[in-house]
Amino acid sequence: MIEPLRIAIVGHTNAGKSSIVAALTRRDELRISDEHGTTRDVDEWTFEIGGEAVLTFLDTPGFDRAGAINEWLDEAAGPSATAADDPDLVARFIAEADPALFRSEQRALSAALRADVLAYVADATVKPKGQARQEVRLLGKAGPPVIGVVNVIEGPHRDAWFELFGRQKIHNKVLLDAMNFQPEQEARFYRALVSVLPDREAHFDRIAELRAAEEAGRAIQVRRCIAQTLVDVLSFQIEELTGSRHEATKRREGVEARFRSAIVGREAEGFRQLLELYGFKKAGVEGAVEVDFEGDWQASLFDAEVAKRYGASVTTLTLVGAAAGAPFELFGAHGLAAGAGALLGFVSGHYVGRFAIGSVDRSGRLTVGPLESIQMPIILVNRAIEAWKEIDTRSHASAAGAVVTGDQQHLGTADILRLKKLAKKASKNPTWSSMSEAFDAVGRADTVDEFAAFVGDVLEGARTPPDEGPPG
Ligand SMILES: Nc1nc2c(ncn2[C@@H]2O[C@H](COP(=O)(O)OP(=O)(O)OP(=O)(O)O)[C@@H](O)[C@H]2O)c(=O)[nH]1
Ligand SMILES: [Mg+2]
Repeated sequence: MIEPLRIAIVGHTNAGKSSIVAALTRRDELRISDEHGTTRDVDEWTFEIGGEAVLTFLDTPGFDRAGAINEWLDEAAGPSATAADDPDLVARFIAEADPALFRSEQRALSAALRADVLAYVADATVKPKGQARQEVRLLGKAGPPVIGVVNVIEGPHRDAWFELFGRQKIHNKVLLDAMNFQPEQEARFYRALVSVLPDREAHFDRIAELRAAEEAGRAIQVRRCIAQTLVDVLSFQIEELTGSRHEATKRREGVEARFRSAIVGREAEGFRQLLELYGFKKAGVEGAVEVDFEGDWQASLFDAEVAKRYGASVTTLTLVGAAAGAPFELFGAHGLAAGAGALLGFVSGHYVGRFAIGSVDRSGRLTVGPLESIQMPIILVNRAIEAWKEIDTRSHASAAGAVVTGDQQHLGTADILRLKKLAKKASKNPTWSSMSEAFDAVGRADTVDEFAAFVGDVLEGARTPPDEGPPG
């Protein structure tokens, strides 16, 4: 265990201080708003990695009246005071100045006095003015070293802020985009902290170590999470003994709807679990509804647009069939036999289908599922990977994540063949689905492991940029 380091996040109101804390601590429960003065008190947020508290961030109310405070301090200092007296003067200001005028600032300054380091957050969309100079000058008097953090990187004034930091008592400076939070920027932020706290280097090494271990553990959990969804969905089947063919036919549509909604719900549950693995508590509790995944996380996987986007093209499937040495059953046993309500079509080379998944036999047995079409497992895997990619890069400061503009197709021929085999295995074991009334875990774990290994390989491919191939 290490004693957490205390980092006070300070700056002008609405500069994005709370957003920076949310991004750095991976906590989405901070109050972030466009209103000035959202944070009214000093809030302490610990950054825990693997259950170990490594840093404490002090999120502070923003400054509005730094100039007046500097005047108060200058007056109180008297002619013989030196820089060494500054922290005591600041403490006096906190104790003696009128709280009706300075309450927020007094709170922020008291946090600054008890921190190991201060990070001054600047909003690059705003031009630095006299106010900013006053704030930086004031914070320099609190004692701890100060680093400058320029937020909202796309803002036009980042260089002006860097210039101002260069002229003032700022010990190091970095860019850190709270919304589009980049690992390299975060690493630079920590290097800046080490540069001003050289004797705490071991602390940051420990943080890096814990981070690496946490990430490795999470990678395994992510795979298992997706694998479990796949097994649950692909083995799911509903069977009803209705007594007559007529009765079974009558019920079919309703049971199919139930089947689909169970699968849609299970997929959404998988997304929620992924969000939770990354510490998105709000979204985790309130559901995938919060998750705007290029607008279509909520779209059902039975949606034609979704099939078009995440399904493999007919060309690909034909190639896979050729590679397998046998034509591919593109639509599953029930798909082509589907009557009313089934829509089969080819739109821009993609199969679009409303999957017919029910069948009725003579004795009145109604069977709905499993999903036999190879298209469904492909859609499920591609969507899970896209969801993971977005969650993996999403900032805890933003309700909606960075838009993933990557490819929606993550499966090559060999992957599809491997997936097909696994899907078949699952579909033959309806008791493996946790959604099934007849759920029985016997034999399931090994298949989950196999799916997890498959997902791991595909994720690996999704993380690394596509190979350019040999030149020429
Ligand atoms: N585009 C963009 N907006 C940001 C970024 N960081 C913060 N914001 C927005 O800026 C506004 C203020 O963010 P907060 O984190 O609440 O700012 P604060 O400094 O804590 O504000 P106070 O507590 O009121 O002093 C919010 O609307 C944020 O969504 C960023 O990196 N990019
Ligand atoms: Mg705030």
